[in-house]
Amino acid sequence: MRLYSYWRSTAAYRVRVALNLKGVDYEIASVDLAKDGGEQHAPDYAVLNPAHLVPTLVLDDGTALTQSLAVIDWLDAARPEPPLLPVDPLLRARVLSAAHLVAMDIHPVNNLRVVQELGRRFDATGEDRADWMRHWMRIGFDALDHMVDPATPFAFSDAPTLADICIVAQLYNARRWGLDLAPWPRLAIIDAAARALPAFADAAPEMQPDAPSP
Ligand SMILES: N[C@@H](CCC(=O)N[C@@H](CS)C(=O)NCC(=O)O)C(=O)O
Repeated sequence: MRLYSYWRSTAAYRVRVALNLKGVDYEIASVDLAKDGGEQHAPDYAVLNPAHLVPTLVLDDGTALTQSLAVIDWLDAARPEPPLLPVDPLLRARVLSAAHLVAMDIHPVNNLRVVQELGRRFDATGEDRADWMRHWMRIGFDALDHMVDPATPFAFSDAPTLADICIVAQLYNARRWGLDLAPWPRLAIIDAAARALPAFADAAPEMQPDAPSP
């Protein structure tokens, strides 16, 4: 399999963790979002991902899968072990709710194209953009903090789920944008527990082949 990814993309980060947790062999094809014009807009790439976003997972038969949560859902169905969603329907709903809060409430308003548009339309400065990013993360984290289990080793259970995957990727972005995580110690504990696992550590942005050398 080939994962079209960008080292700092949190959506690609989610899929990298899921692939690692499932023990899947895959290669990374870098899509440089930061390059002038953005490689996500290249015609060859748009054929794979008409939304011009990363990630895209291309299977060995050439099938291209897009949308990180849909890719992870496919992966969980195709390779059930270890499961990334609980069997219990209520717990499953709680895990999905936390994952959706990150992927559908926080992330879309903080995407690269959104902050670029803030600059184009409203002359938002670098600091305005950073403040915008932190604003939506604060609102999201306040909610997430009430949603996760207060006492389990990971967000909802003894093993990481889709919720942990989304939390880790989002907390990475929070640190990147200088958001102090002190108000949400439970989220920081979950993040640290997950990042201690090799599947998460190997998926970290700084470990990616397209990350700049330190
Ligand atoms: N909902 C999509 C979001 C994908 C997405 O927005 N990816 C970002 C990087 S994290 C991207 O490619 N941004 C490029 C842009 O905004 O032009 C998913 O979960 O896959």
